[in-house]
Amino acid sequence: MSRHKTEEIERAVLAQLVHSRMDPFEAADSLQELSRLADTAGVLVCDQITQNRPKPDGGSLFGKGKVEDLKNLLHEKEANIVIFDNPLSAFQQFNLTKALEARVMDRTELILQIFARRARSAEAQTQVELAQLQFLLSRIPVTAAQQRFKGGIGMKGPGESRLQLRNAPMRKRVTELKKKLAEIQKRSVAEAAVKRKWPVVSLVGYTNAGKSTLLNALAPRSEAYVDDRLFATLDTKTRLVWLQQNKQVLLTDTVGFIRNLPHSLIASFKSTLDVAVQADLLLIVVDASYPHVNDHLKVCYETIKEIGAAEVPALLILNKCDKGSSDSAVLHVTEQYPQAIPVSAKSGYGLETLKQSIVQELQKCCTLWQLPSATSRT
Ligand SMILES: Nc1nc2c(ncn2[C@@H]2O[C@H](COP(=O)(O)OP(=O)(O)OP(=O)(O)O)[C@@H](O)[C@H]2O)c(=O)[nH]1
Ligand SMILES: [Mg+2]
Repeated sequence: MSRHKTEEIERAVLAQLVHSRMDPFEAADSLQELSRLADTAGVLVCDQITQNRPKPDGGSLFGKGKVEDLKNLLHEKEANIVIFDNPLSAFQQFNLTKALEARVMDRTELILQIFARRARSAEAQTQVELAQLQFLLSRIPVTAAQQRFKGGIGMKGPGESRLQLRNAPMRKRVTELKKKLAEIQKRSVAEAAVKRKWPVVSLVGYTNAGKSTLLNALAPRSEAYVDDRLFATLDTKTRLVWLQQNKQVLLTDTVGFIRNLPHSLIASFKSTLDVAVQADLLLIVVDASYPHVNDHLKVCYETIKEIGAAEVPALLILNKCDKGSSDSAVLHVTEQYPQAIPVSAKSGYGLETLKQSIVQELQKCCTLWQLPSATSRT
């Protein structure tokens, strides 16, 4: 398929099943986020449909009547794609594709597609391809599964009809990619060792929280890519930041977190996320103007734990404090987290306090700055 063809706008209907174990507010929020994800992927969202049901249908997630409604809606809106917020099994995805005569994907697959579109460096591209292959292999029993990543990197698929034959090249490719990643990683570990004269501070947090904007604000010539769409950053960017006299740190920007971040992506992006694990200090950045900031924070802490960085000292940064008025969510959040540092990466508010807090924290926890000779390093 040509590049031009894959860039054509696709029309989508979003779908979500709200079952009894789900918090309805969180579900509504998740659906809204799915809409932003679809927009990031270049898909036009025409409508959405939800069903409340005690539990998902094993064969088609939705009940039969609702599948019929969905089919009619697709027809009415001239949409050719359905994106489910819930994870679909291979079986459900296959059945729904057949019943709806449309392309069916879930949140995980959408996120993988966004990553595939956005990956620029060799490392990010390798990581995404690996994640896609692992995702496909987990869904392989369905014949059509291999056709679904149209436009994804390296996802053309060998095209054999028999399962075994089809699996073998994919598994071989997985091994190749893992080897390639290990080599890239070895190189970056060596580079990191050279840089280890300075403490490493890592920006982590929910996608769109303003991590790259903060990197640019603290290291004015860094020019990290900033975008109001989700997953603007997929590559680690590291900049030397001057905090105060004789105190410099390496500040790194990382890929953003999101609820239900696919496990295959976390595993594949391990080398990128390892920056956080090996950091001396984490700056957990949240968008304080977001009404459900606690949900984002919960995802951040879960992901930090999952990547093995729970023991790394951390400061909580409440970004976008310039947004909203005095009765806004921002004030509420700052009251709720009195130890957190309110800033605006955009206006520069709070950045001096942030720099001082980083220095104070590193003096407590980073051996590089506890040595008497530390000042001679900078
Ligand atoms: N009002 C306001 N907007 C901000 C602030 N910081 C960032 N933004 C905006 O928020 C959006 C996302 O910013 P990014 O810096 O790309 O966010 P990120 O956390 O790096 O996002 P990912 O790379 O996708 O994980 C952009 O439109 C920024 O201009 C801030 O302090 N105030
Ligand atoms: Mg970014």
